[in-house]
Amino acid sequence: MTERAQLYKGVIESWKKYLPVSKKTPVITLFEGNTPLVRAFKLEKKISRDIELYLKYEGMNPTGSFKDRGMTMAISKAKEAGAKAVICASTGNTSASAAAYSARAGMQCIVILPAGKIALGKLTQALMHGATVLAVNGNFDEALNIVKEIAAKYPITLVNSINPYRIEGQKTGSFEICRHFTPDYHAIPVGNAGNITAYWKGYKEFKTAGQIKSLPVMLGFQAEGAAPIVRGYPIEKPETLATAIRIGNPASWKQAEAARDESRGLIDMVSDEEIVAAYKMAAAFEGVYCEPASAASLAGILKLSKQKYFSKRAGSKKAKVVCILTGHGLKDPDRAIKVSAPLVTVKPELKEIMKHVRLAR
Ligand code: AN7
Repeated sequence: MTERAQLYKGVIESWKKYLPVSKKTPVITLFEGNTPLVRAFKLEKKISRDIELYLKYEGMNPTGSFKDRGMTMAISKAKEAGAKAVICASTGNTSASAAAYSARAGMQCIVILPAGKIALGKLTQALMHGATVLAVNGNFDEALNIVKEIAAKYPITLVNSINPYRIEGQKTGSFEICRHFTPDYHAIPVGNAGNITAYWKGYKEFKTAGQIKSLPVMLGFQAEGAAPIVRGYPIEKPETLATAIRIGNPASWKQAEAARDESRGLIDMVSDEEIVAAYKMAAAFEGVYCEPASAASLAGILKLSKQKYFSKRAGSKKAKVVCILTGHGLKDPDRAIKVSAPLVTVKPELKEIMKHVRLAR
């Protein structure tokens, strides 16, 4: 008999013990989760001798972002409840994920986007998966208010992260990390604040279940021009090139503060320049290509280490730091082109080409 490998079956099947699902739940999956945890040796050398740095590459999910962990739950539970249609507001990744999982479930998907502020890759996904896509002349926060109103008035299920099943699915990211080790610090970008809420819930539940002994310190990072939690008030006109986290009034604001305070962590902000620097470093030094918003977590670690936040006491072990890189770099090709040197065109001749090649010594 041929030996068959144990195949990976996705987030719900892997963690059903910890999720609100039953035998009756129709599992809608694209085999999300099980993403790489990559040790960043070169970045460690550049950043600090006091930490071990790991990148959780969530861009490797089926639609290219962490949203798939939550969407498999939200869409499966919507299907179980007999929903025919779902709706979301989105800065891009939620819509890409909702559209894909809805296609798989045979449900209608309606997507409301802030006009002109969606990275190209994400927009192509919503369109290709057959969602009804509408752009509004307004920002994400305004779009979210409208979809909440629509979901309250019509038989359409809301699949933004205020849908509790989204948080349930996303907490599985913590479980995956803890299969390797329990981090000392957990760095994560913060937009609508669903993901920091989910990871903290996951860690706490894993500890209660006796799977881990300690909890990480939660470090959330917003973009400077869209940092309502850091500043302490909603931002009416949020601005950042990290369009995914261009959010001025996060839905899970309170929960993010709870994660910060319970873990004795912090929520800080990073500038667009710091975000772009981190975005380029992860790609060029580690081969890990994430989108700008994702790099906010790495930019945050760089910022804190400059402030000696991680300086270890003599004799103590290096702190294990996990950075969640939430989405794939290919989502936003325009930004990559903008921050890279222009392409040089040459004649198809060896001599011409070698003029431009500098070999490493
Ligand atoms: C790559 O898709 O809000 O703090 O509508 O796409 O849980 O909101 C995306 C958010 C971080 C922030 N990184 O996560 C949306 C949306 C990426 C993202 C975040 C988002 P939350």
